[in-house]
Amino acid sequence: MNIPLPDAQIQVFENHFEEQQALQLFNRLESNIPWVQNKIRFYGKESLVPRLESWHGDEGMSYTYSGISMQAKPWTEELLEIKHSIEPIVETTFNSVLINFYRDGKDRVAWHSDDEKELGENPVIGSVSLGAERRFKLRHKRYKENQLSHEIMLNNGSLLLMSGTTQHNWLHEIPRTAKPIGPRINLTFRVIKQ
Ligand SMILES: O=C(O)CCC(=O)C(=O)O
Ligand SMILES: [Mn+2]
Repeated sequence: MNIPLPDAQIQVFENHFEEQQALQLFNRLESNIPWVQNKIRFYGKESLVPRLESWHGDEGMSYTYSGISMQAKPWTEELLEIKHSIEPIVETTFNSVLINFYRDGKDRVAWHSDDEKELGENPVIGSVSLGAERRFKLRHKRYKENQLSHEIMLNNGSLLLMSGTTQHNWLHEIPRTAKPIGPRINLTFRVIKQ
């Protein structure tokens, strides 16, 4: 399904993986990925990232994110399964993936764009969600929040694609929620230009 927002190119496939397959992938990733809680420095102050992360990709890939430089860990069997399932749809060969583990409703990702210079001019991002459903909020950079914003529920097994000028014009976040919800894994497949 195409999400018709100005200055953006966004598509959602709600059932890219069927429920059981998605939950199996969730369980395998939860056990096999070497999750870490990174620290970030922001205006000189150090704090813990409010989620667990892991960065994987082709050999030698490195990525700097909020002042953290990460060396890619190798692809695992389940990461390659997911990557190969989305590449024909996106018509892109990804060379890396940033994986986030949201332990509960307190874990989140703050407003940002995926516009790091390593991603090139118009990044293609393939984002797979497994486990608990979370709200994915979008806000146009040059309008006030309530004038041009949008929200997509990212459910278990969904695939979200962002491309074109989306990252130039829009910010996105996964807000905290007070609802008692289970864990969620999100994988954002990326192309790093080196
Ligand atoms: O968890 C999500 O759906 C989004 C994650 C995200 O925006 C990112 O890792 O850059
Ligand atoms: Mn992002």
